[in-house]
Amino acid sequence: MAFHGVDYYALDELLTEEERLVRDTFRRFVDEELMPIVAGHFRHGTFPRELPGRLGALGALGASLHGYGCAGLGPVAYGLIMQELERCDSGFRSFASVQGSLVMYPIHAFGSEEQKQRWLPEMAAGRAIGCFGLTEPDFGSNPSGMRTVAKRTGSGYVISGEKRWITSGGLADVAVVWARTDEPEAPIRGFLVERGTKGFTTRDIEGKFSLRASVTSELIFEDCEVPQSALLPGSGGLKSPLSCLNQARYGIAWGAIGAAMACYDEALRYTRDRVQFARPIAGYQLVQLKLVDMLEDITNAQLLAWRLGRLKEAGKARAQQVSMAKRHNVRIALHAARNARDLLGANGVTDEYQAGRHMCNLESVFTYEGTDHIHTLILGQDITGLSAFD
Ligand code: TGC
Ligand code: FAD
Repeated sequence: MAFHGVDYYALDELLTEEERLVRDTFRRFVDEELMPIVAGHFRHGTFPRELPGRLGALGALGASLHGYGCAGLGPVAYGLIMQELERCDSGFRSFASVQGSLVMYPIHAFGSEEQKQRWLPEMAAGRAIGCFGLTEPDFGSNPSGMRTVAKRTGSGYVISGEKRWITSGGLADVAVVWARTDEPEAPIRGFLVERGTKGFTTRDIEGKFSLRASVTSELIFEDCEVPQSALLPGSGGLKSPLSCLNQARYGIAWGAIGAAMACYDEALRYTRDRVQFARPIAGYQLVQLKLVDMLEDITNAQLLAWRLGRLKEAGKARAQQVSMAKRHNVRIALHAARNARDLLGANGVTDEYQAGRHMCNLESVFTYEGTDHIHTLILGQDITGLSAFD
């Protein structure tokens, strides 16, 4: 059934014509091409291999970057793409987030001209796939403790260590890998490690309850020799990977609205139709309370994301503001998914409906790109001036 949007406060009026056009293009694409296949991929734990090429053809990959075959869209248009993709599935948005914000962005920001020419046009078209390796088995929220090292040799570096929970790891042609070097000024540097490099292997993580239509992997580096040209020359310090996270967290703030809208839309339709005690359940006060909470939360999330987008456009968005939008919007989306699942009764636990899938997916979204706690502490530090991390 076609999705007509959730816009209680006429927020469409705040969008430019181009932004609405981009949103409507992706809305149609999602309804026609992704909705029919998503439940099957989630059920079987498979990733649609045609997705990168289709997203590339539509200009969704690295959409806010300029040059090198990228679409050069503004932040709000980019956000609306993430919203529509995640309206279908967080795993599909994750693929696009990682490719654009966590792989193409660092190549664009920190790469040499040769690295940009080699990778960005291929990645924008979806012909090459990338992944971003920051998290390690023992260092998730605290990446500053990473153990992966890159030791200098005469001609390059030898990388040793392990990355875990890496989106698209098993699919990727190239991994952006963050490793500790012995350079005193800014020891953490980024490297581009290509699939097939000796000493580099990947292993997919099985048995996920969440993001089942996305590939999540381990990256293993055993004395993996890379040339000097693998180094992202402009990277230096933890600040570099954290600045990539700002881009991806921004996209998640929009994406989560999509998941929440899908759950609200489904719950509204279902409760109007479902009759218990001789009346549609949408007529009961407790049910209306849940529907109204969802709509109000979505409206707040839309305003937050829109304003953050306009600040970003003006070059004024702070990382802490991105944290608030990621934290708030994922929270409300998870809440909406749990409530929608409830309102669907037993049907809510099957993949015939979306709410249960979104609910499971959003548990990962709550955890990745900075857990809810971590964003709380980032904001706590910002308003008190006191760090709770130290
Ligand atoms: P701290 O001392 O605060 O900072 C180190 C340096 O980094 C700078 N910085 C940032 N720069 C840009 N953007 C940000 N968001 C930044 N946050 C910090 C900071 O100014 C400092 O710069 P300088 O010049 O003084 O060196 O670092 P810390 O070690 O105390 O850590 C702070 C903390 C906990 C907030 C940070 O480590 C953190 O954000 N942890 C969460 C880790 C995380 O989010 N991992 C995500 C991995 S990727 C992923 O999940 C992909 S999911 C797939 C998908 O997106 O779909
Ligand atoms: P931990 O850091 O061990 O946290 C466990 C719990 O402790 C959380 O509740 C956390 O909030 C809490 N906690 C930790 N420290 C504090 C503190 N100081 N104060 C209060 N509470 C605290 N990583 C990548 O690098 N690239 C990827 O592409 C990627 N994709 C992912 C895909 C999926 C499906 C998932 C689930 C994860 C992915 N990640 C990726 C990893 C993700 O970023 C980490 O899972 C996340 O940063 C949290 O780390 P952790 O899982 O080790 O949890």
